[in-house]
Amino acid sequence: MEIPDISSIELHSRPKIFEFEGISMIDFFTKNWEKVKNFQARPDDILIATYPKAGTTWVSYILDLLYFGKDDPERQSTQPIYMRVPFLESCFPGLPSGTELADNLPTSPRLIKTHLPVQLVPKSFWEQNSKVVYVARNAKDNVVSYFHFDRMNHGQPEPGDWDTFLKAFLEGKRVFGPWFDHVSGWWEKKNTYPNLHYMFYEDMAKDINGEVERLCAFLKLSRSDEEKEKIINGVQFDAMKQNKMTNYSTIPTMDFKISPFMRKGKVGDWKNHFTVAQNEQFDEDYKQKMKNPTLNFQTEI
Ligand code: PPS
Repeated sequence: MEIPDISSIELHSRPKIFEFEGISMIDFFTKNWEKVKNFQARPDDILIATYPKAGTTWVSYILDLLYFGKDDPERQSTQPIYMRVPFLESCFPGLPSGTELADNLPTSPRLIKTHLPVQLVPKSFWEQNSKVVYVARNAKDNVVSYFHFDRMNHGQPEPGDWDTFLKAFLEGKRVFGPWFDHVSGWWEKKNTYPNLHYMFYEDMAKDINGEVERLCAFLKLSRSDEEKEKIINGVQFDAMKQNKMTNYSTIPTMDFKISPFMRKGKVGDWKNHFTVAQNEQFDEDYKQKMKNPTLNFQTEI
């Protein structure tokens, strides 16, 4: 599908949050719901699922390079990541919807991104036994990244100040609902759906080589050491920040003067944002909400 010229898209006001199927949503992600719900997955599709700001673009680019990096240089230099890896539930003005982009992807496999909680994923992915890669990020860094994203992206609801945003996040009132249920729901899905590979942002930050190896093992891919080294160099934070195809600089609703999409890419940046009181309150709340003792996060490395 041709890449549309989106340079002149303007949004006149920020979207409002409402409840949809029990989840806080905005209409850019619900407008196309019938088509999302009835989306026809294929057995070789790879669904990349995350809570927003957990490392979606990072893992999308790794997968894109693993599958298409070597044989398709034009794809790498001309197609932004959001065209290569359609955002399934998205339906933004001036852009083809996620389902339309996915339906028209010429590649095999198709790489498809979603932020949906597990219970809202179109059932054809399960029926087709498609592969799923889920990435989770510790809640404290995740909420910080989400706050800055909502400040700079006019396609997202107004964030308010940091304290307001943090409270809303803890109450599960930011877009895509509670982080707690998202990471736990997908974690539990692993028990009944073996074609799901659950990864952590922090592990990628600590040992990207090991994480790429594990991804290759899950996907049954064999790549030469030289190819893997090239991929690992290409997916470093600074390389992706410089790369116009991965840094989202082509999206006009994002104001990089407020905050860039590739902001810091660190584990532990939350320490520069949380006050002592906010941290205590957060830890208390976290204990109440995270009941699964097998799901553990690293908030520093
Ligand atoms: S989105 O909008 O939900 O698709 O955003 P997502 O890609 O999930 O998350 C963006 C955050 O991931 C960081 N990022 C990276 N960190 C380390 N290395 C690499 N290569 C990388 N690529 C993206 C990005 O900087 C955002 O995190 P913050 O903490 O805001 O910097």
